[in-house]
Amino acid sequence: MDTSTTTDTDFEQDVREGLTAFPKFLYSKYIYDAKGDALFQQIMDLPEYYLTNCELEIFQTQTAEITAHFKGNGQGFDLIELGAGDGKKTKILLKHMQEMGYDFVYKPVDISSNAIADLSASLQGELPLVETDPEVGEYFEVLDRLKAFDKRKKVIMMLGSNIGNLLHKRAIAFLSRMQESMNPEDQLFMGFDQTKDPQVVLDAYNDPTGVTAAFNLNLLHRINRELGGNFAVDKFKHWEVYDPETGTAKSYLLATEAMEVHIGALDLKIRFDQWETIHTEISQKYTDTVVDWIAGEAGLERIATFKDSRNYYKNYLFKK
Ligand code: AVI
Repeated sequence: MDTSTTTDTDFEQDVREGLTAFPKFLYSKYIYDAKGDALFQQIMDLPEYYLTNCELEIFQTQTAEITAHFKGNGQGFDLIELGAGDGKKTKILLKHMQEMGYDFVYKPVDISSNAIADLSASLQGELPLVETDPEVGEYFEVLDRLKAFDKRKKVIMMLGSNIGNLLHKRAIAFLSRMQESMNPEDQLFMGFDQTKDPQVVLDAYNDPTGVTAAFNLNLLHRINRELGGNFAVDKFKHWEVYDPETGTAKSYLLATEAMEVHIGALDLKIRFDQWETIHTEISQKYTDTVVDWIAGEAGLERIATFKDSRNYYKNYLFKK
């Protein structure tokens, strides 16, 4: 998930910083170029990647309960979805709310104009009666503007456990910004993947077909493509670890042999020892206790919880 707007200069600076650090790291937001987006779509269809189906199950089985919270006192509201993707899960809620005659506007927000154009076209075809007001823009820029100019209740939605790609400190900062952009009657509805049998988590991030490995390795391809790098990508190996004590899944790229890599645009040579790591992503798994802690630190209070039948995944509703 990309939660901020980035420029080429950010990419160059971050690659330089990450690959000259010890231990080496790269930010996972850079996985998502057009190829990375396509690979993530494939990940969401993998049987091992349970997150998508769990959230879909919650939406399918608890549609009325979830949307009744959104409706509240029935004054009408804007449903703002940050990083809406293909909207598959959200359409379940939209269809129900439209059939029930709820007064709402659906406002998907994404920094990718392509994503917004595809979603708008599919909504027009599938749910033409739902009033939709898509926006291309950076999340907080859109939310702050809405706070100032739109006095209707807002329900802000962020699905897919995207928050899990942030370490707790950054997750708290992100939720605090979210809280600041809310009026007192607004709500925040978010997905948080839960702690579970560690093997289930490891399998989700290490599928046998190698899609997740290709997704992770896309970082190196992207550096080669955009920054004139000469990474021998086939000499790197995707590696996943999960620490059940902290609930943190971590992705790495391992250099399978010692090598030197040159990145033209940075005029930079980087040495790798054999089996040296590049840390590329965290995918945090949560408990209610941890969610209440980070939400509380951000000035948010949990007011409802929806879970799937296996307790793998939860959607929480917060108010400020
Ligand atoms: C987008 N994000 C929530 C995914 C996750 O589960 O951390 C990204 C992902 N990385 C590997 N597989 C999926």
